[in-house]
Amino acid sequence: MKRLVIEPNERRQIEWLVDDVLNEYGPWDPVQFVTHAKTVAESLPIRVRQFFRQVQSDETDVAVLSGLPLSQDLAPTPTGWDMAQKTGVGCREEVVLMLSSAALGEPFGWGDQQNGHIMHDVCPAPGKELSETSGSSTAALSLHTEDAFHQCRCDYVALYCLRNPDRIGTTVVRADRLDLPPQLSEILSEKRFHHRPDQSHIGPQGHSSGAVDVDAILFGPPESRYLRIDFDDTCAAEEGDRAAQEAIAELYKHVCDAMEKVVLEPGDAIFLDNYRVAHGREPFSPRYDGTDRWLKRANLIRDIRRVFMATESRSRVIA
Ligand SMILES: O=C(O)CCC(=O)C(=O)O
Ligand SMILES: [Fe+2]
Repeated sequence: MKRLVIEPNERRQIEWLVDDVLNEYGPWDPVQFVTHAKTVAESLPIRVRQFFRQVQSDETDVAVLSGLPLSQDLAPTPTGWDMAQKTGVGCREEVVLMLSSAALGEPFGWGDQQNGHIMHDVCPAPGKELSETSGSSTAALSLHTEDAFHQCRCDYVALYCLRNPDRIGTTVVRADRLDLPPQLSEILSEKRFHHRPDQSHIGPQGHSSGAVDVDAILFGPPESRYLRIDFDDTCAAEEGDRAAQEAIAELYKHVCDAMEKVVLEPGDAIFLDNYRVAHGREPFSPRYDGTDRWLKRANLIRDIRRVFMATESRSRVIA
């Protein structure tokens, strides 16, 4: 875990950069701006750029920037991502997240998630309290790899905290902290698991985007394994494969033992390596009075060509 605390002069530099973006590129439109984002991000403070270079080359599992600028007159927390989109609230914060994200990776989105937007809102929504989506609240968001079902899932999940009055934790399990018996690791490394789409990708007709994948749960370098798991949606690929199903249950116990909690403060942005950690969120009681927990979220990929190949176009939104 790595953290960089932004100094006051660096915060001012970022604020000026946000002003420039909003003045020079017209009404804020993340999809229009994203192709310029890496160039503009070259003007972020040098410590921020160096931080992200190091995060990338070390494969840092959890990285946090603290003390990013927040608007003095931040709008009340919307009641769900759709309300956020209708009202366009938190656009300065989206610029901050876009620029810092562009220093690490390439933002992209999903056609069937949050209306195809590439900057998402994570806030509680009435009626979604018990769902397995980012609009949930009274139910915990169980541990997951972001978009585990898809080959083109992100390399990093970026979450920028605008409000978190009750100090609700983001739960994190780092693959390096798992102490798995060799026999369990072996089963989890076999392509015996079905990674099904999560609720945030299942549209009104029950359709999902992207192919359902049969794959391993553990893969990658033996000295630092990669992880692909969604405890709500990963199951044994073959119906009668009890060993595979039991391996998921056993992994769950290990994951609970290794679980850590990161409480995001307003002005913190966390960058979770989606191959090296699974993440979730503690349950909480929503208020729906404008003061609720509110994050902006972006999916980042290291090589945008993987998205272009998935979309068979130069679109950053996977249908
Ligand atoms: O709310 C959080 O801290 C995590 C949310 C999350 O997992 C997500 O939005 O993908
Ligand atoms: Fe997530």
